[in-house]
Amino acid sequence: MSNYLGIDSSTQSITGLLIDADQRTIVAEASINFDEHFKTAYGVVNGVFDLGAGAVHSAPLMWAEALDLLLQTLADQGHDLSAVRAVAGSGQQHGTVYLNASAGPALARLSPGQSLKDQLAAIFARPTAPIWMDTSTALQCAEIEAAVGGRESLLALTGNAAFERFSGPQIRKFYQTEPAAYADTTYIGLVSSYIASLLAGRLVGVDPGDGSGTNMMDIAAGQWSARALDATAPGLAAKLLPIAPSGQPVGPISPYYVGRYGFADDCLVLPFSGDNPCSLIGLGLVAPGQVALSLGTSDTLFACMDQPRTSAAGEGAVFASPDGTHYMALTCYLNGSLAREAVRDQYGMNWQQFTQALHATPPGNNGALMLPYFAPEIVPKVPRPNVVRQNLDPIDAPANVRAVIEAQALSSRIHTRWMGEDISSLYVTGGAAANAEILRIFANVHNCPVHRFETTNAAALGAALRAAHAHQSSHAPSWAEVVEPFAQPVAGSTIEPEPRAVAAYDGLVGQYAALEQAHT
Ligand code: XUL
Repeated sequence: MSNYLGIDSSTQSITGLLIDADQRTIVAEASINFDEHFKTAYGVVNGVFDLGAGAVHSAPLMWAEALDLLLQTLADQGHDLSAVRAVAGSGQQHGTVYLNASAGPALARLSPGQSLKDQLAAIFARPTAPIWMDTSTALQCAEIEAAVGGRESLLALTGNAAFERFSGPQIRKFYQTEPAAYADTTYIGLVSSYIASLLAGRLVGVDPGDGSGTNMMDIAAGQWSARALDATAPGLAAKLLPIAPSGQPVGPISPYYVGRYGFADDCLVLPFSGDNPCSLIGLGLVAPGQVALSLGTSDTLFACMDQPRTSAAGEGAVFASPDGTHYMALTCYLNGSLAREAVRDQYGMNWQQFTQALHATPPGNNGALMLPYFAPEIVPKVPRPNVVRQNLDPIDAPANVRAVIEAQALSSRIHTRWMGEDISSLYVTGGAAANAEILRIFANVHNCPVHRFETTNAAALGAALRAAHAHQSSHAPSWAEVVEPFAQPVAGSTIEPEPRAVAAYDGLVGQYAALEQAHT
C-alpha cells in the first residue's frame, strides 16, 4: 500500500488527510478544532489571542497538543498508520515560533509514554506565536524596507514588499520589544517548520514556499538573504536553519510516533510548506498558466508562474511553489462574497433571483459598469468603501447584479497581468463556484475554459501529494501524474468561452480599467 499523510496546521484547526496513491483515493480526513478542544486550557477564540493594537497571537504548545489529538483520532478511527510511507504538511503562513536551547534535545528524546505537551512545555523562548492576522508591525515594515534600500529593493530581492503579517517584521518587533527573550531564542521557525520539527524529532528548516512569506529569503536563490536578515534583527542568521528544499525528506519520523501511534520506523518526514503553496499543489496547479480562483468571503486568486515575477503595484504576493521549479502568485480581493451579497441584499433578492438576473442581462451589460468597493479593497488599493456606477441606473436591479460580477471578473483580468502568464484555464472553488452563470462570466472575460473544483482541504491534500511525489521519486513521476487522480474538476462542470461574449469583454476591459484608475 502507498499511503501518504498530509497535515495542515491552520488558524482554527489542524487537519490530517490520508491518501492511497495506488487506489487514487482519499482514505481518511480528520480535523481537530482548537476552540472546541482547547478554549478552556489556552483561552483561544477562533484559534487565536487578540492582544489588542493589531497584535494577534496563538499558542504553539496548543498546536503540539492538537497534533497528538489528531493522530490519536486517526488511529482510533482504525486507520493503519504503519502503512503511511511519508508525511508532509502545511501551515498557516508567516507565523513565527521561538524556541530556546532545550528544544533540540527535548525533541530528540521524546518518549512515547508521555504527551508532546508534557514533554515540550519548556522549549519556548516565547510562549505565544504572532500569526498572519497580526497587523501591529507597520513601523518595522518601514524600517526593513528602508534598511535594504527601499520597497523596490526588498521587492526585487524577496519577491514581496514588507507586509505587517510577514515573519521578518514580526521578528524585528520581538527583538525590539523583548530583547532578553530574543537573546534567549536559539531557533526561529514558522508554523510549518515547527510542526515538521515535532514529527521529525529534530529541528527542521523552513522550505522555500514558506520562506518566501518572510521578507527574508532571496526569492531567486531560494536561500536566506544576508541583506534582508541584517535589516531584520541582529544575530538572526544563527537562529535560522538553512532553507530546506521542499521535496527532500528531512529524515524518518521520530520514534515517538512509532511507539505511540504505530507509524513505521522508515516513514519519511518532508519539510512542511505554507498552506497557500500547498493548496497550489492540492488544486493541481503544476504548470504555468493554470490559475485557481476561490470565491469566498474574499476572493483569492492563485496562479502557477514560471518566474518569480513581482507586482510593483502591490497587487499580490509571490511564493516559491513546493513543486521545486515554479512560483505562485497570490492575490486577494476583499470584496468577494461581501460585494455579491451586498448587491443581492440591496435588491432584496435570493440567490435564485440573483442568477435569473444574470440570465436576463447580456454580456457587457450594455456598457454599464460598477466599481464594487462595498468595503475597502486590497486590489486595487481603495482605503474607504466606494461604490461607483457608470451608465448604470441604481434602480435597475438585474443590471446591478451583472455589473458586480463583471466588475470582479474584469478586475481579475486586469490585476493578473503582472504575472505575465496567459491564463489557459481557470479552476474555481468556493461557495459562489456553484453558480454556473457566475462561472460563465469569468470564462468569457478570461477567454478560457473554467472548471469547478470541490475542495475542502486543498492544503492538506497538497501536502499529502507532496509526500507521495517525494517518496515515489525513485521512479520519478511527473507532478502532473501525481496530482491528476486527485485534482479533478467536478464532472460536467467545464464552461467554455463564447466568442461573442469574449469580444464584448475585450471591448469593455479598457473602459473598466479607466474607471478604476479614475477612482483609485
Ligand atoms: C497568506 C496569508 C493567509 C494565511 C492563512 O499570505 O496570510 O492566507 O496563510 O492561513
